[in-house]
Amino acid sequence: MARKKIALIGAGMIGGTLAHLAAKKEMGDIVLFDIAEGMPQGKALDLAQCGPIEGFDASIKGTNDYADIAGADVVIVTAGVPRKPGMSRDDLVGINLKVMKAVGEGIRIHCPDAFVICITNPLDAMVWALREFSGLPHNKVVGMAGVLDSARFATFLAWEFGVSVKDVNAFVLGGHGDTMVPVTNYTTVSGIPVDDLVKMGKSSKEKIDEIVKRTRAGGGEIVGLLKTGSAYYAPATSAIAMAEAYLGDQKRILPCAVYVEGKYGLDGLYVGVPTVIGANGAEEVIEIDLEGEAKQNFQVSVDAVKELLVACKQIDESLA
Ligand code: A3D
Repeated sequence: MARKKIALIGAGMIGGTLAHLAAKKEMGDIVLFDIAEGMPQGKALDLAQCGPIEGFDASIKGTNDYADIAGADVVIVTAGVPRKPGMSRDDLVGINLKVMKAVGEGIRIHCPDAFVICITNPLDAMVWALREFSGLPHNKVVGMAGVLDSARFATFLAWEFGVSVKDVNAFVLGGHGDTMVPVTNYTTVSGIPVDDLVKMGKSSKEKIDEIVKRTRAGGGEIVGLLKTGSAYYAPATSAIAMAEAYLGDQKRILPCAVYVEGKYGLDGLYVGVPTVIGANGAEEVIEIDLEGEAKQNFQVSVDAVKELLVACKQIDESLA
């Protein structure tokens, strides 16, 4: 069987980390694309030279030419600009929308059968834009955010309960932003809901509320510390998990920004919900019963995504 081909659009901090992870896991041959001349070629050469040490067989090519992504099975998009301290994800709309236009066209022309994972922020709006500009079916274009947000939530909970991160199964819904919705009664430690652990006295409601707040601001906390960009190790790891689910037809249920139509009361919106990822891309949206505070918070998050999309569509019209 021929090797799979993974195209990474954007060879910056996340793009380079993605290439390293994909090579180490021998997921396929890798093409690292960027508009910056020399940089993807340099990173590709550096990464290729990890091969003899780490013992992986993967070709890694750096390029500035979209023709090199031809026939890619998976495309992961990080092209654009990240946040600097003081910036919100939404401040990036204008710049990154233009980038999505160029990237979407590149994908449409060279690899229309690919499974596309968008990471560029503001995520829920950029994945919508990438789908529009690429013209691919909705099930083949998804956004990575929920896997990362859940990982952040799980990390903080494991620290709080003093347990292994392996036993925490965290559940986060909604848009990728300050309005995301970590759902505590669907978040478990070895099957025990967090709310039950609070009742057992293993933590307090106040502490869990603090963790929810820290999760929502998790990206900003790292931006504030790094000062020059945003998180990249965990975002890359999250997208790789999604790519593996697709390539291996794993039918994993992962929180992804997918096009939701007819579930959660939505009639066509990209937002974070649990999704079955397999060989057909986003195969099914899993609808859970949201109640009380979680239901209200999900609505707030959906409204924030809708507001961002309106801004996005206005900018898109002015670009046309
Ligand atoms: P960075 O290291 O700046 O890399 C971005 C790369 O995109 C740079 O190398 C640019 O040269 C390149 N680029 C710019 N315009 C184009 C273009 N038109 N075509 C191709 N390449 C281009 O950023 P990063 O890797 O740290 O972050 C990338 C994106 O991911 C940003 O928008 C971040 O905000 C976003 N991000 C999202 C999450 C989520 O959870 C959704 C997490 C972390 C970062």
